[in-house]
Amino acid sequence: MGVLNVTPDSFSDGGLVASVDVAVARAAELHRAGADIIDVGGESTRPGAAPVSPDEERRRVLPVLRELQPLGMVLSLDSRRAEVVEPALDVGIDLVNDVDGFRSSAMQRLLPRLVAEGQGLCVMHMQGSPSTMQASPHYADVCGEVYGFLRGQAEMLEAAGVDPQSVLLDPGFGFGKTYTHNQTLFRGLSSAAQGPHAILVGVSRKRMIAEAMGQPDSAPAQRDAASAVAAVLAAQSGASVLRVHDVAGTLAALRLAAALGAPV
Ligand code: HH2
Repeated sequence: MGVLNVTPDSFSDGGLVASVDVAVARAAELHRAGADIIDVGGESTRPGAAPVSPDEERRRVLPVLRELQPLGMVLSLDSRRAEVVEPALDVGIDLVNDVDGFRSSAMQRLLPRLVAEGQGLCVMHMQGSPSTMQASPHYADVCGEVYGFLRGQAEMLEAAGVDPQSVLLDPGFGFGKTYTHNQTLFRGLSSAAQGPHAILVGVSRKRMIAEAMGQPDSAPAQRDAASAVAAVLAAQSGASVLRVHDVAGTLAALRLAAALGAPV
């Protein structure tokens, strides 16, 4: 899954996509590099980010989705707002990536339509909200709570008629988690991947990568090589979808791991 942020303030690529044309060119580049899914987002959810109005989010993503839709790419919309998802469904998307994990009642009211259209649904875990989530994340048992929440949301979706094969579960690295929480969750991936649902992992360029590299002050784009290693480790742990900024580098790393004998 290649990341396409149509935002002025995303933590690693904010402001890069300043027009619809640039967004389409970037999506085509991600697709050519081997991305199976393009994840279009119109709101930065980095720690400390202020929420964006639904109007503004729609203004950012809908024109881009309209241009991308006829090009035959698999499109994911990274949004936690039903008011943005609904018009995007009218344009034509394949996957709804909700960093709020389908907790909002407005998103739950959309479920009949999501089921009828056979949409893929990514349920992500977040403690708190982006503006405050890194203030003091706290868990008694981070794997139990996060993976348990994801299983519970999957059950809720399935009770509403969603096909289990359409569900992706994502522990939400960096969303209301300390470095140690992220590390523990990453180590818990292989056990989570034994369950009936596919797992999505998004660690690309995140602060946990910089910390694990021993270079906490590195610029996000300097974290691509280490992010590709993390993607290989996630795949080896059973993750099915890897949300990344550097698609070419990640695929090269995955191919290298497969060629040298490590199962991915
Ligand atoms: N991470 C980000 C955004 N959306 N969605 C899922 N399912 N999983 C993630 O880990 C995830 C996500 C944050 O990364 P990015 O989009 O690069 O930054 P920003 O939120 O600043 O736009």
